[in-house]
Amino acid sequence: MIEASYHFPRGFLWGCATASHQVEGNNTNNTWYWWEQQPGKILNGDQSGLACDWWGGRWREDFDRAASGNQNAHRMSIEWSRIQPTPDRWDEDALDYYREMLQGLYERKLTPLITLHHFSEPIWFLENGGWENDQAVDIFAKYVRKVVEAIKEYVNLWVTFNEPNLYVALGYVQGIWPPGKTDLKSAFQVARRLILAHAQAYQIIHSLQPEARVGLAHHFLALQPAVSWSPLDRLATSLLQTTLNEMITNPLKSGKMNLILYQSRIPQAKGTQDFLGLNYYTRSTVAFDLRKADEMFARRFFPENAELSDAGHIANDPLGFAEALRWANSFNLPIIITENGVNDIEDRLRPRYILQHLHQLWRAVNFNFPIKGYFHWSLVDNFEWERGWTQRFGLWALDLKTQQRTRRPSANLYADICRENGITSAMVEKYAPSLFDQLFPA
Ligand code: IFM
Repeated sequence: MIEASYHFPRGFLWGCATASHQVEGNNTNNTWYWWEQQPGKILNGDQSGLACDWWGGRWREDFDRAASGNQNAHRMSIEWSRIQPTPDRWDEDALDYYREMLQGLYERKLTPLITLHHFSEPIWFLENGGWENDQAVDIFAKYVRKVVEAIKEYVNLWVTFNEPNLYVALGYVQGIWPPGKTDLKSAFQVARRLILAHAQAYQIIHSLQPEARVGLAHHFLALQPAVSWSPLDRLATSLLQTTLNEMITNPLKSGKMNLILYQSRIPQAKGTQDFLGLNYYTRSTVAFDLRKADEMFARRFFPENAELSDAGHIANDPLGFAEALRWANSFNLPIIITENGVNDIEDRLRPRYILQHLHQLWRAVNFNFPIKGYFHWSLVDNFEWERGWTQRFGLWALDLKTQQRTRRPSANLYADICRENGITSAMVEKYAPSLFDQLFPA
């Protein structure tokens, strides 16, 4: 059998990604807590509760897991509602606690990548109108300044917003996330304010820390028309591409929002990314459907033979990742994979998913795409938003009742990958032998 390997560049960042509301526990002052209290909003009536109990101190053992799994980086987020529990109060103890966590990362040689906004906000912010309020951008800017001043000695890499496109689509168009609106006009205005807030945050961070690297984490949903020659399927695909994938990202290149239904000049946004953060999970097939007006007339589905995650939300589609990487490369910026992973309670698919996606990543590196790191979603099972605890993305399984963590085989695979800084034929033979001929053809 062939013995070979695919190696990544020296200094490549290998880590996992997490988000405050999903792991900390006891977050009772934010919009997601408010949402969880309302019947019917979360599958099975699940609540985040203690989550992974990081606020109770279990970040220590989980950071140990990351470090002993040979990771050299970690992406986590700061919970705005803890830092600014009321509009006129900063919680210095909460900032101290984040500093302790960052010191914990430092001691374990894990380079931090810090997200400032990962879906959750203080309840008071929403009561003030949230992102529908014109003052939201300045309110957010004050929070950014406070956090950056407090933790910049530990942090060089910043993500301002996680997946603002999904935040807008699910919270303001489909209404299945807080604040639960279904108002297209308001959605575009909110998107515009998020872009402005990002641009202002970018300037604030650089003014406080000139050497900082600042970006956004973009969720890229790869898309292909159901029938490649059908003008209607192609139209629906392209409408979805320009709204979902490019509504936020294009203005950061051009300084303009230029959509069919909404145009606006945002010159201050142009050039406000030092790197492109890419979150990729799957690719959808798109057919034109008049009944799907709120989704740009796009009915999305997976091909019949697709290899699906639990409950079928993600198809294992590494070629979609290759497409996402080509898209990311068109920005001419360094690229960081800020999320990639699959929900898979039994770990039957995850080892293959990881290996096939990293193989595509390696190919892109070899086309000289400037890819600097990869953050797997996620380290330990955590609270999966409107799907509650039904989706398990962790390399480690979490028993919510006992807080016990159990290593999935993928945790060992990922530890081997991080140690080797690459994929070897021995790993494929051990963790996903069915892929051997595909990844290492004779
Ligand atoms: O858990 C989420 C994360 O918060 C944002 N990106 C997708 C992940 C998996 O659904």
